Amino acid sequence: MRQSNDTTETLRDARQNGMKDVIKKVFCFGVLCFWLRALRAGDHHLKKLLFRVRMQTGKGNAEERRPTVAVAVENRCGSMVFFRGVSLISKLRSRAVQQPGLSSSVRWLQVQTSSDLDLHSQLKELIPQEQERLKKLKSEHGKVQLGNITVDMVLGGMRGMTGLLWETSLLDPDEGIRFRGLSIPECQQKLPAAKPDGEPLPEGLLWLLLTGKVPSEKQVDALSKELRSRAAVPDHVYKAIDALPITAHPMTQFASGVMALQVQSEFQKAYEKGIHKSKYWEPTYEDSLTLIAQLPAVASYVYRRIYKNDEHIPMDDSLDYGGNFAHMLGFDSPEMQELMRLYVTIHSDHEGGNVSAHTGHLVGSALSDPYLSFAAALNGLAGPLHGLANQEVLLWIKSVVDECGENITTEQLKDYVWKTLNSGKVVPGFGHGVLRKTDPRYMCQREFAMKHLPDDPLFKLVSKLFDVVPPILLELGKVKNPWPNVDAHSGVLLNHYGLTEARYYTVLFGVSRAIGICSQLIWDRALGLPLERPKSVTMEWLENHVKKSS
Ligand code: NMX
Ligand code: MLT
Repeated sequence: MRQSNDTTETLRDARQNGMKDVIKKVFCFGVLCFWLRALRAGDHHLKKLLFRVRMQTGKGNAEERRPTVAVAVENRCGSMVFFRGVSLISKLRSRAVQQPGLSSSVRWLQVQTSSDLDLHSQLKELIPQEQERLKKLKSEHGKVQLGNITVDMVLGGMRGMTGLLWETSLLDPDEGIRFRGLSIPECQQKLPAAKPDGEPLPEGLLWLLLTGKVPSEKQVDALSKELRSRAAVPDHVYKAIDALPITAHPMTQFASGVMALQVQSEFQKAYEKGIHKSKYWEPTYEDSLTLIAQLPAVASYVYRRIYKNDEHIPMDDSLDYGGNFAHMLGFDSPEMQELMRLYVTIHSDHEGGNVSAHTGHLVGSALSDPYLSFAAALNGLAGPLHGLANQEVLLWIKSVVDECGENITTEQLKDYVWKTLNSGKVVPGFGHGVLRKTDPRYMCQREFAMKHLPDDPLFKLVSKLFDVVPPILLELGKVKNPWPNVDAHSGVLLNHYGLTEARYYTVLFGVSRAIGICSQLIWDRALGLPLERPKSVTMEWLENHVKKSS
């Protein structure tokens, strides 16, 4: 008995020692793989760090720049380099999360690794696949027709003519915008928010537009931090704005500020040094993130310079992108911060053919850097048929109230609309070049108003216009879409929370639109899209062509 007990114990010891041995070997092998990967990843991140340090030196205010470098060093050399090495484990982990059948011993590895959290690394992984996809599309289907070009299209502002590749969003005439396949309500449901059931964080949308994937909260946090680390604006930008008369339109001041930011361009520097075209997307990414990060500070500077005695508010490091933008403008109520998150998200992108996006893309196609491209886009946004319509709407609504009072009757409102039309003006905020139904961006702002400010008198007036204007526009017989667009609603929400200066509104649209335009610019460079150069013709050419074809 005793002997058999001894034997069992000896066997058990031997088995345990054997197991320990196996575990030790697996562990050593794991550690070796881990460090090999970490070394490779570390090399990449060190290169990126040096790139960022180079980018920070020699420009801007040195005092402002130093913390940015410190953050970069901490981010890149600390946890990021270390944890990148576990990306293999992370991949196993994400597979396990997607497949609940996988053993719990894999699933316990739910550690969020830094390569998961780094937007640049995510893009680096995605780009080769997308390059292949484009190559295949071109080589296998390049000759497939997408429709006929008619004389109407050439004379009608290219309406209905498919002519651009734009990856970040797609507009359906009836349904409205989808950001990488997600409608606005889906974005509100799926993108991380600052609070439970809150509005989406714009950083989350930026991640979605760039990668096509819904980010986790940690990914959005990491991007928020990254943007904050790039947010310090060089002093000369403020001086450039100060050189303009205070009476200059806010969009003029804002676009001038963006032009002044251009001196930081990494793309321009890299191009001058002869960067290989396969690497264009990297400095485009750097410029784009820095530009997006710095826009709220430039925009708030313009606002406070013109309307708040030149008294400026520093950024709050604890806040997200939208919350901080509201804060720097001077609005700290949680509702205004939520509104700003929603505002920036829904204004960010509207496929590629709208004036600002198309302009940014066109200018970018000449390999102008993101600052130059985006400044050009802003100048298009500043037109009253495009982004300036948000200013026009509030001024028009206020003129209605000035003339007829807040309790205007439906009949009085109809008369006012006809008076506007008969004087050869458009009703701002109604109609669209593509949409044929009410803009979902209008609807989600309406929902916000019904939730937070149902009794606001101007909101009530906007609701009345929703009933009154479309039948009148239809009566005109030429308006293709009588329904309200995004600009019909935004002003009354901002006005409610105290941002009453209508002439400033398009700047807010501008800050938001950078997210879409810059995301696509990065993809333009990653996919190696060519110079944009459509063919134009004269009236004589068209007349001759028509004669020949009849
Ligand atoms: N009020 C009066 N007339 C209008 C309106 C309107 N809201 N919308 C279109 N029309 C007229 C338009 O001016 C044109 O007249 P004409 O033939 O005499 O030149 C006719 O209807 C046909 O235009 P559409 O084909 O329906 O519209 P188009 O695609 O040319 O233009 C807009 C789209 C958005 C420029 C146009 O609807 C408009 O001017 N709306 C008012 C301004 C506005 O809200 N713009 C903001 C758009 C959204 N955004 O942020 O950019
Ligand atoms: C936009 O957001 O750019 C406007 O709705 C205009 C457009 O899409 O043409």
